[in-house]
Amino acid sequence: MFKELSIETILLHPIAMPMVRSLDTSFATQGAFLRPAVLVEVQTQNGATGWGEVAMTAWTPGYSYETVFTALHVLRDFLIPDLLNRQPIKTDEKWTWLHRVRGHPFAKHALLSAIFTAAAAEQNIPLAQLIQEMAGAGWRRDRVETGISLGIQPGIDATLEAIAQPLAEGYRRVKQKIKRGWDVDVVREIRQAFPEVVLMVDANSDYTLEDADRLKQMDDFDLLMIEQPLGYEDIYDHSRLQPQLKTPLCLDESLHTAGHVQLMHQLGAGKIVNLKPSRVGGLIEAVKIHQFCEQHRIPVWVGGMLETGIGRAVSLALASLPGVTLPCDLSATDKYYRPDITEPPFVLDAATSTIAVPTGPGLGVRVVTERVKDAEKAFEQHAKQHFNFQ
Ligand code: OSB
Ligand code: MG
Repeated sequence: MFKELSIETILLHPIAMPMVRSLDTSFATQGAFLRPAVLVEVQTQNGATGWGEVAMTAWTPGYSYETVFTALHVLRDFLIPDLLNRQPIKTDEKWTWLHRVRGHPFAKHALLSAIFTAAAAEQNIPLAQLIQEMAGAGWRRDRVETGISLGIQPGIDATLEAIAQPLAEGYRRVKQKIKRGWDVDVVREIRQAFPEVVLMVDANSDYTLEDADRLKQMDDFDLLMIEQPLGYEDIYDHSRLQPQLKTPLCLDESLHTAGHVQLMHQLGAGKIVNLKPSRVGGLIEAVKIHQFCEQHRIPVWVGGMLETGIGRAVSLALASLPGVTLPCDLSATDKYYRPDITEPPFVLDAATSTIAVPTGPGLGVRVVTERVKDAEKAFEQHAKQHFNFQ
C-alpha cells in the first residue's frame, strides 16, 4: 500500500489571498479582505510534487492559537528538520514522533498533506485512494455533499438574502453563524422564510451553561445540529447541556484528538463530529477519529477553514470516506476565491448539492505558479506593513 519516500526539497510559501466574502463569527471576522496561509511544497527525489496548506482563517489568533507566523517558525525550525532527519520516509509509520512537538496542529496538517499527496503522486493514485487505504475502508465516495457556512449579517433582511442566494444555486444545507443576542429571533425568521431548508447554527463557543434556557429555545426550529455552543476546548459543560436539548450538539473547537472524541461520546457531550483535519493535526489523527466514529455510529462531516484549492482538495479526499455522512462545509471555489491558486475550480452540482472528489494522481488539481507568486508578494507586503515581518 505505501512505500518509501525520499524528499529532495521542502518549500514554504506564505501567501495572502483576496477573498470574495468574509465570515463574521461570534469571535471575530474571518477571511477578511486578505486571507493568509502557508503552502508547503514537497519535491521528491523521484520527481513527484506534494502540496499542503496551513489553513489559517485570519492573521490574528482566534479560532486557533496558531498564526501564519507561528506555523512558519514551527515548520521551518522544528517539524521539517525532524522530518528530513528521518529519510527515507516510510509513509505507513505511526508518526508518533510528530507529537514530540506539542500542539501546532495546522502546521502538522499542512506538512502531512504535502507528504501524502507526494506519496499518492508517486504511486499514480488520487489522494482519496491513499486515504481510503489508510482508513482500511472498503469503498469511498466520488462526490461529497456540501452546504454553505454563512456569517453573521448586519440585519435580518441581509441574513435572508445571504441565505436565498446559495439556495438558488443548489446548496441544500445552510449553516448560520450565531452569537449571544443574535440567535433565537434570527433563527425563527430564517425558519419561517425557509421552512424546508436543512438548517444548522454555529456559535463558535459564545455561550455558557447559564444560557441553557436560551439554547433550549433552538429546539423549536428543527435544526440539524447546534455546533460548538460552549467554551473553546470544553467537553464537560457540553455534557451537561446536551441532555437538556433535543437538538444534537456537534463539537468543533473542543476536539483535537481521537481521545477528545471518545470523551465527548462517553460523557454524552455531543452527538456529531465536525472533523477538520487542520484542527486535529493532520490526516493520521483524522483517519483515527473517522474510525472511532464509524465504530460508534457517530455521524461525521468535514468542516472548512476557508481553504484554497490545495486544502480543499485534501479535505474533499478525506470527506470521501464512508463515515462522512452529513453535508460538509466544503463549498465551491467561487464562494471563496476568484480565481483560486488551483485549476480547475471546484464547482457545485446543483441537482445533488455535491462537489466531485479529485480523481487525478496526488492532489488532483493543478497549482498555478504565477498566482502563488502574486499571493506571496501580497503576503510580504501585508506582513511587513502590519507585523514587522522581515
Ligand atoms: O467554526 O467552522 C467554523 C471559518 C473560520 C473559523 C471557524 C469556522 C469557519 C467556517 C468556515 O465555518 C467554513 C468554510 O470554510 O466554508
Ligand atoms: Mg465551527
